[in-house]
Amino acid sequence: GAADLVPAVEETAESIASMEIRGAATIAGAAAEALAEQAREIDVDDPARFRATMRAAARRLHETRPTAVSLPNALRYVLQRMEGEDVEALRRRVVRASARFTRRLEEARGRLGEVGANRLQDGDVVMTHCHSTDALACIEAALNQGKSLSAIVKETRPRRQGHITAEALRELDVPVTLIVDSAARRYLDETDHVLVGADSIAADGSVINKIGTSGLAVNARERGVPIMTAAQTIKLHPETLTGHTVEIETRDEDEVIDPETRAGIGDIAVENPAFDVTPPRYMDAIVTESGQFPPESIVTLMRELFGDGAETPWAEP
Ligand code: RUB
Repeated sequence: GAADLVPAVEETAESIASMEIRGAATIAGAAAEALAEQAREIDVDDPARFRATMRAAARRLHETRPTAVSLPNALRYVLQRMEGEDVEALRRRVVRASARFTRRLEEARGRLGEVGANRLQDGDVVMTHCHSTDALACIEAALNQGKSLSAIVKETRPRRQGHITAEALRELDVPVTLIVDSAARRYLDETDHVLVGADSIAADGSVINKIGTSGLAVNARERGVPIMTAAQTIKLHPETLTGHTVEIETRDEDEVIDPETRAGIGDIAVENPAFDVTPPRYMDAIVTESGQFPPESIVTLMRELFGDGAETPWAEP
């Protein structure tokens, strides 16, 4: 049980909750790695106890943030491969599954980058929101195809992930213009393509991503600017196949306004939802490692990959 958890699991869980580790794909990779650490370091002889401890580790990682389905999908991938009669066999299988998951994460990013890059033309100005490694893969692949791009980077309040994107793009030698979020519509007139990532994709093709994505998508449509979501298939949310909705995380109000300033203003409510939902009709394409999909048909890919629903192999038996 929880008593056998190794420090790496608690450290990873805390880093995910505090957003030191952040972004859907990065969170998934870190969670898979934490499970491998747990399997490597746990000192028990009883296979049942080993399994119970692995489930407890997965539950601890799962409870950190609710919106990015890549996290439970990572835990599913590893725990579904936890098979064997003795502890050594179980340990080997978990470590191998974790390594395989991380490798597939990288491969998927590379492949979807190639697909997304094909949507971009030489000379395009791309507008980004938040920081997405899958979205950046499309830009990187387009550059590798010999296209030259420049970027308009939305700051992304309150946590300013736009700064991370700006730095990553500068490392790729892409010229960057940073804007505040509320300037986005004005700069859409100078934008050729909007490119965002996703934390989850629902069965109806809705894209759940950083707060502000839905407004950006509506504005892009109104301006006639194409918009794509770069999301490898671990972002597909299997529970939405059976009618569940995606939980939108709300974070601490101190991220929006510091307590002192707030006290000076007086008695106000502050809300801080971290994500929003972009309906499929406002998104032109979802780009995955299995190709490009119109949002409305992503459900076919989801059924193929997840069947009719989602298992929760971390549940207490
Ligand atoms: C990050 C965010 C990103 C997606 C996709 O939110 O919304 O767009 O997670 O990222 P937060 P990636 O900063 O709150 O975690 O493509 O790297 O998986």
